[in-house]
Amino acid sequence: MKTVIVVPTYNESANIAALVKLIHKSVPAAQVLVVDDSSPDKTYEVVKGIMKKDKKLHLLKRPREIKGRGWAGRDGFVQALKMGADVVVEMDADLSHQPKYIPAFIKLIASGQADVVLGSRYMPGGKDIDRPFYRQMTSNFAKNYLKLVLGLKAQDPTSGFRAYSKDALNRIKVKTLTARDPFTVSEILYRCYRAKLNIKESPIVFIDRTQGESKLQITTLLKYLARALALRLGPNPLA
Ligand SMILES: Nc1nc2c(ncn2[C@@H]2O[C@H](COP(=O)(O)OP(=O)(O)OP(=O)(O)O)[C@@H](O)[C@H]2O)c(=O)[nH]1
Ligand SMILES: [Mg+2]
Repeated sequence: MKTVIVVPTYNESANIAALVKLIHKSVPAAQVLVVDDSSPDKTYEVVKGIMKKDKKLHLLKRPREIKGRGWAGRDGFVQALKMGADVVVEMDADLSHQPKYIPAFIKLIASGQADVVLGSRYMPGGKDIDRPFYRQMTSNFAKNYLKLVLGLKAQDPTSGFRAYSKDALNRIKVKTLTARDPFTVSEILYRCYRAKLNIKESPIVFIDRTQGESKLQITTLLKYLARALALRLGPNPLA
Protein backbone atom coordinates (compact mmCIF):
# COMPACT_ATOMS: atom_id res chain seq x y z
CA MET A 1 0.00 0.00 0.00
CA LYS A 2 1.51 3.28 -1.06
CA THR A 3 1.09 5.83 1.72
CA VAL A 4 1.29 9.60 1.37
CA ILE A 5 1.24 11.71 4.53
CA VAL A 6 -0.17 15.19 3.95
CA VAL A 7 1.02 17.88 6.37
CA PRO A 8 -0.48 21.37 5.99
CA THR A 9 1.87 24.02 7.37
CA TYR A 10 1.71 27.70 8.16
CA ASN A 11 4.64 29.07 10.14
CA GLU A 12 5.91 25.71 11.30
CA SER A 13 9.63 26.23 10.59
CA ALA A 14 10.40 25.32 14.21
CA ASN A 15 8.60 21.97 13.97
CA ILE A 16 8.73 20.61 10.44
CA ALA A 17 12.23 19.07 10.45
CA ALA A 18 11.59 17.15 13.67
CA LEU A 19 8.22 15.97 12.39
CA VAL A 20 9.59 14.68 9.08
CA LYS A 21 12.27 12.76 10.95
CA LEU A 22 9.72 11.15 13.27
CA ILE A 23 7.46 10.20 10.34
CA HIS A 24 10.31 8.46 8.52
CA LYS A 25 11.16 6.60 11.72
CA SER A 26 7.58 5.37 12.25
CA VAL A 27 6.58 4.79 8.61
CA PRO A 28 9.81 4.40 6.61
CA ALA A 29 8.07 3.54 3.32
CA ALA A 30 5.71 6.53 3.31
CA GLN A 31 6.04 9.68 1.21
CA VAL A 32 5.55 12.98 3.02
CA LEU A 33 3.81 15.88 1.29
CA VAL A 34 4.09 19.25 3.04
CA VAL A 35 1.48 21.75 1.86
CA ASP A 36 2.77 25.18 2.78
CA ASP A 37 0.89 28.40 2.06
CA SER A 38 4.00 30.53 1.53
CA SER A 39 4.50 30.90 5.29
CA PRO A 40 6.08 34.20 6.34
CA ASP A 41 8.58 32.23 8.45
CA LYS A 42 9.63 30.42 5.24
CA THR A 43 8.70 26.91 6.38
CA TYR A 44 8.88 25.98 2.67
CA GLU A 45 12.60 26.88 2.58
CA VAL A 46 13.26 24.52 5.49
CA VAL A 47 11.39 21.80 3.57
CA LYS A 48 13.32 22.51 0.35
CA GLY A 49 16.57 22.22 2.32
CA ILE A 50 15.64 18.77 3.69
CA MET A 51 14.40 17.67 0.25
CA LYS A 52 17.91 17.93 -1.19
CA LYS A 53 18.80 14.72 0.63
CA ASP A 54 15.36 13.30 1.39
CA LYS A 55 13.69 11.80 -1.67
CA LYS A 56 10.56 10.86 0.28
CA LEU A 57 9.77 14.46 1.10
CA HIS A 58 7.67 16.60 -1.27
CA LEU A 59 6.44 20.18 -1.19
CA LEU A 60 3.26 21.73 -2.51
CA LYS A 61 3.70 25.48 -2.15
CA ARG A 62 0.53 27.53 -2.48
CA PRO A 63 0.20 31.33 -2.73
CA ARG A 64 -0.40 33.08 0.59
CA GLU A 65 -3.43 34.87 -0.89
CA ILE A 66 -5.40 31.61 -0.92
CA LYS A 67 -4.10 30.33 2.40
CA GLY A 68 -6.25 28.15 4.63
CA ARG A 69 -6.00 24.84 6.47
CA GLY A 70 -9.00 23.48 4.55
CA TRP A 71 -7.97 24.33 1.04
CA ALA A 72 -4.38 23.29 1.77
CA GLY A 73 -5.62 19.88 2.93
CA ARG A 74 -7.89 19.49 -0.09
CA ASP A 75 -5.11 20.37 -2.54
CA GLY A 76 -2.80 18.03 -0.65
CA PHE A 77 -5.27 15.14 -0.99
CA VAL A 78 -5.63 15.75 -4.72
CA GLN A 79 -1.85 15.83 -5.10
CA ALA A 80 -1.46 12.66 -2.99
CA LEU A 81 -3.90 10.81 -5.28
CA LYS A 82 -1.91 12.02 -8.30
CA MET A 83 1.20 10.59 -6.61
CA GLY A 84 -0.53 7.20 -6.66
CA ALA A 85 -1.43 6.93 -2.99
CA ASP A 86 -3.51 3.98 -1.77
CA VAL A 87 -3.72 5.47 1.72
CA VAL A 88 -3.57 9.17 2.57
CA VAL A 89 -2.85 10.34 6.11
CA GLU A 90 -3.36 13.92 7.25
CA MET A 91 -1.73 15.36 10.35
CA ASP A 92 -0.73 18.64 11.96
CA ALA A 93 2.88 19.78 11.81
CA ASP A 94 3.14 21.07 15.37
CA LEU A 95 4.01 17.66 16.90
CA SER A 96 0.58 17.39 18.54
CA HIS A 97 -0.01 14.36 16.33
CA GLN A 98 2.60 11.68 16.95
CA PRO A 99 3.66 9.68 13.88
CA LYS A 100 4.00 6.50 15.96
CA TYR A 101 0.23 6.01 15.62
CA ILE A 102 0.22 5.98 11.82
CA PRO A 103 1.02 2.25 11.35
CA ALA A 104 -2.13 1.33 13.31
CA PHE A 105 -4.23 3.58 11.03
CA ILE A 106 -2.73 2.06 7.88
CA LYS A 107 -3.29 -1.45 9.20
CA LEU A 108 -7.02 -0.83 9.66
CA ILE A 109 -7.29 0.35 6.06
CA ALA A 110 -4.96 -2.21 4.50
CA SER A 111 -6.84 -5.06 6.21
CA GLY A 112 -10.14 -3.78 4.84
CA GLN A 113 -11.51 -3.05 8.32
CA ALA A 114 -11.95 0.66 7.58
CA ASP A 115 -12.16 3.19 4.76
CA VAL A 116 -11.45 6.06 7.12
CA VAL A 117 -9.58 6.09 10.45
CA LEU A 118 -9.90 8.90 12.98
CA GLY A 119 -7.11 9.33 15.50
CA SER A 120 -9.23 9.55 18.64
CA ARG A 121 -8.43 11.32 21.88
CA TYR A 122 -11.63 10.19 23.52
CA MET A 123 -11.48 6.40 23.61
CA PRO A 124 -9.59 3.95 25.83
CA GLY A 125 -5.87 4.43 25.19
CA GLY A 126 -6.40 7.97 23.91
CA LYS A 127 -5.83 11.23 25.76
CA ASP A 128 -6.24 14.94 25.20
CA ILE A 129 -4.09 17.63 26.80
CA ASP A 130 -5.20 19.13 30.09
CA ARG A 131 -7.01 22.26 29.00
CA PRO A 132 -8.32 25.00 31.28
CA PHE A 133 -11.86 24.27 32.46
CA TYR A 134 -13.60 26.71 30.09
CA ARG A 135 -11.69 25.29 27.11
CA GLN A 136 -12.70 21.78 28.11
CA MET A 137 -16.34 22.87 28.31
CA THR A 138 -16.19 24.49 24.88
CA SER A 139 -14.46 21.51 23.37
CA ASN A 140 -16.96 19.05 24.89
CA PHE A 141 -19.90 21.13 23.80
CA ALA A 142 -18.55 21.44 20.25
CA LYS A 143 -17.98 17.70 20.06
CA ASN A 144 -21.46 16.76 21.27
CA TYR A 145 -23.11 19.44 19.15
CA LEU A 146 -21.37 18.17 16.03
CA LYS A 147 -22.35 14.60 16.78
CA LEU A 148 -25.95 15.65 17.26
CA VAL A 149 -26.33 18.10 14.39
CA LEU A 150 -24.43 16.11 11.79
CA GLY A 151 -25.59 12.73 13.05
CA LEU A 152 -22.02 11.58 13.57
CA LYS A 153 -21.27 8.64 15.81
CA ALA A 154 -17.51 9.10 16.17
CA GLN A 155 -16.09 9.80 19.64
CA ASP A 156 -13.63 12.36 18.24
CA PRO A 157 -15.24 14.02 15.22
CA THR A 158 -12.95 17.07 15.29
CA SER A 159 -9.68 15.18 15.25
CA GLY A 160 -7.43 16.35 12.44
CA PHE A 161 -5.23 13.23 12.56
CA ARG A 162 -6.77 10.77 10.14
CA ALA A 163 -6.21 8.25 7.38
CA TYR A 164 -8.31 7.70 4.26
CA SER A 165 -8.25 5.02 1.59
CA LYS A 166 -7.92 6.22 -1.99
CA ASP A 167 -11.43 4.99 -2.61
CA ALA A 168 -12.76 7.00 0.36
CA LEU A 169 -11.27 10.24 -0.98
CA ASN A 170 -12.75 9.58 -4.40
CA ARG A 171 -16.15 8.76 -2.98
CA ILE A 172 -16.36 11.98 -0.95
CA LYS A 173 -15.46 13.94 -4.11
CA VAL A 174 -12.48 15.49 -2.42
CA LYS A 175 -11.90 17.98 -5.25
CA THR A 176 -15.21 19.69 -4.49
CA LEU A 177 -14.58 20.30 -0.76
CA THR A 178 -15.49 23.89 0.06
CA ALA A 179 -14.27 24.80 3.58
CA ARG A 180 -11.23 26.99 3.41
CA ASP A 181 -10.42 26.83 7.14
CA PRO A 182 -10.17 24.12 9.81
CA PHE A 183 -13.93 23.50 9.52
CA THR A 184 -12.78 21.20 6.73
CA VAL A 185 -12.44 18.31 9.21
CA SER A 186 -16.19 18.47 9.89
CA GLU A 187 -17.09 18.87 6.22
CA ILE A 188 -15.00 15.83 5.31
CA LEU A 189 -16.35 13.65 8.10
CA TYR A 190 -19.92 14.58 7.21
CA ARG A 191 -19.28 13.55 3.60
CA CYS A 192 -17.78 10.27 4.83
CA TYR A 193 -21.02 9.54 6.69
CA ARG A 194 -23.15 10.55 3.71
CA ALA A 195 -21.06 8.24 1.50
CA LYS A 196 -21.65 5.44 4.06
CA LEU A 197 -17.95 4.80 4.43
CA ASN A 198 -16.68 2.49 7.12
CA ILE A 199 -15.25 4.82 9.77
CA LYS A 200 -13.12 3.47 12.61
CA GLU A 201 -11.29 5.19 15.42
CA SER A 202 -7.82 4.45 16.72
CA PRO A 203 -6.52 5.91 20.02
CA ILE A 204 -4.02 8.78 20.07
CA VAL A 205 -2.44 10.74 22.88
CA PHE A 206 -2.55 14.39 21.80
CA ILE A 207 0.42 16.55 22.78
CA ASP A 208 0.14 20.31 23.19
CA ARG A 209 2.01 22.55 20.77
CA THR A 210 5.25 23.86 22.30
CA GLN A 211 6.67 25.76 19.30
CA GLY A 212 5.05 28.28 16.97
CA GLU A 213 1.71 30.00 17.23
CA SER A 214 -1.85 28.80 17.53
CA LYS A 215 -4.29 29.94 14.84
CA LEU A 216 -7.65 28.71 16.04
CA GLN A 217 -9.74 31.11 18.15
CA ILE A 218 -12.78 30.39 20.28
CA THR A 219 -14.96 32.84 18.30
CA THR A 220 -14.10 30.93 15.13
CA LEU A 221 -15.14 27.72 16.82
CA LEU A 222 -18.56 29.18 17.60
CA LYS A 223 -19.04 30.14 13.95
CA TYR A 224 -18.30 26.51 13.02
CA LEU A 225 -21.34 25.42 14.98
CA ALA A 226 -23.61 27.48 12.73
CA ARG A 227 -21.86 26.14 9.67
CA ALA A 228 -22.39 22.56 10.84
CA LEU A 229 -26.10 23.23 11.00
CA ALA A 230 -26.03 24.76 7.51
CA LEU A 231 -24.20 21.68 6.25
CA ARG A 232 -26.85 19.36 7.67
CA LEU A 233 -29.74 21.42 6.32
CA GLY A 234 -28.12 22.07 2.95
CA PRO A 235 -28.23 20.00 -0.25
CA ASN A 236 -26.51 16.62 -0.45
CA PRO A 237 -22.84 17.48 -1.09
CA LEU A 238 -22.33 14.19 -2.93
CA ALA A 239 -25.32 14.46 -5.27
N1 LIG B 1 -1.16 25.24 4.63
C1 LIG B 1 -1.76 25.76 5.72
N2 LIG B 1 -1.65 25.15 6.90
C2 LIG B 1 -2.24 25.70 7.98
C3 LIG B 1 -2.98 26.90 7.91
N3 LIG B 1 -3.45 27.18 9.16
C4 LIG B 1 -3.01 26.19 9.96
N4 LIG B 1 -2.27 25.31 9.26
C5 LIG B 1 -1.60 24.09 9.74
O1 LIG B 1 -2.62 23.20 10.17
C6 LIG B 1 -2.18 22.48 11.32
C7 LIG B 1 -3.13 22.74 12.46
O2 LIG B 1 -3.06 24.10 12.85
P1 LIG B 1 -2.82 24.54 14.36
O3 LIG B 1 -2.39 25.96 14.36
O4 LIG B 1 -1.92 23.57 15.05
O5 LIG B 1 -4.29 24.45 14.94
P2 LIG B 1 -4.71 23.90 16.35
O6 LIG B 1 -4.06 22.58 16.61
O7 LIG B 1 -6.16 23.96 16.40
O8 LIG B 1 -4.11 25.01 17.32
P3 LIG B 1 -2.85 24.93 18.35
O9 LIG B 1 -3.44 24.91 19.70
O10 LIG B 1 -2.04 26.14 18.09
O11 LIG B 1 -2.03 23.74 18.04
C8 LIG B 1 -0.74 22.94 11.60
O12 LIG B 1 0.15 22.08 10.95
C9 LIG B 1 -0.72 24.32 10.94
O13 LIG B 1 0.57 24.74 10.54
C10 LIG B 1 -3.08 27.54 6.62
O14 LIG B 1 -3.68 28.60 6.46
N5 LIG B 1 -2.45 26.93 5.58
MG1 LIG C 1 -2.08 22.34 16.74
